[in-house]
Amino acid sequence: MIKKCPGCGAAFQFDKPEIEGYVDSIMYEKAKICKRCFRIKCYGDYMFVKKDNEEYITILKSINETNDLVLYIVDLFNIQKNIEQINKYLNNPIIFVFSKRDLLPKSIKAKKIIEWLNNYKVDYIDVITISSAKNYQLDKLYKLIQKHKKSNDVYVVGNTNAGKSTLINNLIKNYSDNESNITTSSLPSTTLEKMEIKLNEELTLIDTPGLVDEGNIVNVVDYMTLKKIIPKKEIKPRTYQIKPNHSLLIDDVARIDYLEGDKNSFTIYVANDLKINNINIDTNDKLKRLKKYSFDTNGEEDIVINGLCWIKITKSAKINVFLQEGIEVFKRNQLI
Ligand SMILES: Nc1nc2c(ncn2[C@@H]2O[C@H](COP(=O)(O)OP(=O)(O)OP(=O)(O)O)[C@@H](O)[C@H]2O)c(=O)[nH]1
Ligand SMILES: [Mg+2]
Repeated sequence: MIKKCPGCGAAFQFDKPEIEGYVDSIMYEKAKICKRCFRIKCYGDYMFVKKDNEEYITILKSINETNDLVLYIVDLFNIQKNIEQINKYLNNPIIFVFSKRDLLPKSIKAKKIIEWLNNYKVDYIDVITISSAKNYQLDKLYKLIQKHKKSNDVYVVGNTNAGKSTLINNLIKNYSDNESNITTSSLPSTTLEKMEIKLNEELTLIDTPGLVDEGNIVNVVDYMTLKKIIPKKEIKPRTYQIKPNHSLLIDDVARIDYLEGDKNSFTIYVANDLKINNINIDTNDKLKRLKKYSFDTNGEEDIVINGLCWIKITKSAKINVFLQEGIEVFKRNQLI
C-alpha cells in the first residue's frame, strides 16, 4: 500500500527532492511526514507546489456524487468574488463557515455578515462565523455538524488558505483522541491531496486541497511583502476623509487615485502593519506605472484588492487603482 504523508496527503516518494511527498530514502521506513511538511512545521520554510484547479473540480464532482454534508470555508478577510460558484458543483447540504472572525473588528455583528450573504444566490442549510485561532464558535459548529450530517463523512472545502486544515486540527484537539496534526501555512496549496481524519466512530472529516485563487496577491508578491500583508490580529480600519485629486498609497503595493466625486470617506480594511499615505495626486507619481483599473462606485460598494484589503467608499466616486499585474480588483456590495 502507498504510504501517504499525514501532513499534506501526498504519497511518499524518495526519488525527487524537488517535488511533493519526498522523504530521504534512509528515512523511508521511519518517516512520519514528508520533507516539505517537516520544513514547514519546523522552520516555516515553504516549498511551493503548483496545484491544478482541475483537481479541485474533480474532487468537488466526486463529493457531489455523495449526499454528504459539506463545510464550505470562506475566509472573512478574503472573501472570493464568486462564492456562489460552489452551488455550480455541489448539490450537497452545505454549511457556510466564515473563518478568521478574529481578524475583523469585534464591533461587526455576525448578523450583518450573514445578511450580506443574501446578495448572492447561494443555497445553504446553515451559516456560521468562527475563529479557529480563538476557538470561537467551534462548539456551535460541532453541534451544527452533528445536526446536519447525513453520514459519518463530512467534507471540508474552500479556497486555498481559507483555514480548512487549521479548523480540522482544532476540531481534532477539542473533540477527539486522535493525535493527527495536518500541516498548515500562510502560503497557498499546503494541503495537496484529500485526507480523511477520523475524529470518532461517528465522524470523519475529509480535508481537501483548496482552490487556488489566481488573482490573489499571495501569488504575486515576494515573501517579505507577504508577511506584512497577511493580518495577524484584529484589523483596525483606517478612515480617510478625502477630496478628489487625492491619492491613497498602501505601502509599496497599491495606489488609489480619487478622481471625481464629493468630499468622501474611504475606510480601508488592511493589515495593521501596512503604511497608508494620503497625498495630493499631482505631487507624487509613485506606483503609477503599475497596471491601472478604473471604477465608478455608487456609495454602497467596496473595492476589493484580492488578498490585500477592501475599501469602503461611502459616496459615489470615480477612482483609479494601480496594482502589479496579476492582482485582481473588483467591486462588491459593502460588507460592513
Ligand atoms: N487569524 C486567523 N488565522 C487563521 C485562522 N485559521 C487559519 N488561519 C491561518 O490561515 C492560514 C491558512 O490556514 P490553513 O489551515 O493552512 O488553510 P487551508 O484552507 O488548509 O489551505 P490549503 O491547505 O492551502 O488549501 C494559516 O496561516 C493559518 O494560521 C483563524 O481563525 N484566524
Ligand atoms: Mg490545508
